[in-house]
Amino acid sequence: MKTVTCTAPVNIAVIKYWGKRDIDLILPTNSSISVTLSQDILHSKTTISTSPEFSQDRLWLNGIEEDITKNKRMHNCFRETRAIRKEMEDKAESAGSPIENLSTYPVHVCSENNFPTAAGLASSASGLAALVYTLSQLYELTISTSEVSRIARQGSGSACRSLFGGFVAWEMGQKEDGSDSLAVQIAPETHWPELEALICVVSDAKKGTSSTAGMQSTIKTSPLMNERINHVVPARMEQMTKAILDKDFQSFAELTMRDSNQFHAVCLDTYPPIFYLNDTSRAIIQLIHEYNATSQDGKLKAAYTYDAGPNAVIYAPKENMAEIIQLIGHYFPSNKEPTAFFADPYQVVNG
Ligand code: 2P0
Repeated sequence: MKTVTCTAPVNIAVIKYWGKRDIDLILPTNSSISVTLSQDILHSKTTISTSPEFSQDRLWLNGIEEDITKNKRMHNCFRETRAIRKEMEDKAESAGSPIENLSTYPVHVCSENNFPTAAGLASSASGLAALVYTLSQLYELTISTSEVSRIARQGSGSACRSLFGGFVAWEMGQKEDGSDSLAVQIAPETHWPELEALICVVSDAKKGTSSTAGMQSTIKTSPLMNERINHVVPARMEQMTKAILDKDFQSFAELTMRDSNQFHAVCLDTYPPIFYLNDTSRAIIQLIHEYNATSQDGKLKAAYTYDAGPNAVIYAPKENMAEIIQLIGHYFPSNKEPTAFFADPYQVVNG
């Protein structure tokens, strides 16, 4: 039996992925950019064993076995990594130095998150990134991290961005087979250490509309979505990449808030509409704009962003974080701990 354990981090998009042009291959309708958060606080940990003694592929999530017989996305990840391993086995055999035929054995996968599932934070990105990275280590695949991300993309779109630390772009690609739809690192985790992220858990309730269903409904019904895909995001991808490379918090913050707002606007423009923000989310948006308005030099001090749920992520320079935590604690007192996670945008997947 061979066993490997790896962890993968959570990423939070600043240019949002929303919409697929190919549902089976998970090819997006626009490129996106995210920041990978520190693994100290938020990560998925996956252990995979493979053995000729096993009778079938099996998965345990947070200790409970899941039925994966109909999980097409997971089987795509198994199939892709096994195919590359098989090529290696065939090559080694014809070179006269065979390696173990691991590609023919079933796998047992155990995965868990180190953050409370009740926190309501998206775990599919870190979970699927951890799965595919661990498979790549188990099979000792000699492929680039971007190639690993191309496979993780087929497990869950946003997972491809969790294969890198720091600042990451998922390039939508042009090809029909998805071979050029993968993640690339814009800058490593050491590039902008002054930038920090605060995660404010507004609600731990499960979201009403899944991302997968919601985004296809938006594609079908929202006229605003055309404008976003064709005219807004392409320019923002360039502006955001430059803002990150220049460590220009003013541009980074404005683009982040505008893109979060437009993502929620296309959700509202979907028919019937999709609501992910609640009254507390909107109050935090207002608070951050009021906080920015108190700035002496007119410069932005913080930026908010929201995914497919009500929880806020606030990006800000380190020097402002203590003040922001105090503000949030003052206006949104909570008797539940923890109300906020504090994470540096650091760290890479590690084996
Ligand atoms: C993002 N989200 O860029 C955006 C912002 C939600 C809002 O990626 O169907 O769970 O597995 O590809 O990756 C959520 O989408 O969807 C997402 P699938 P996924 O982070």
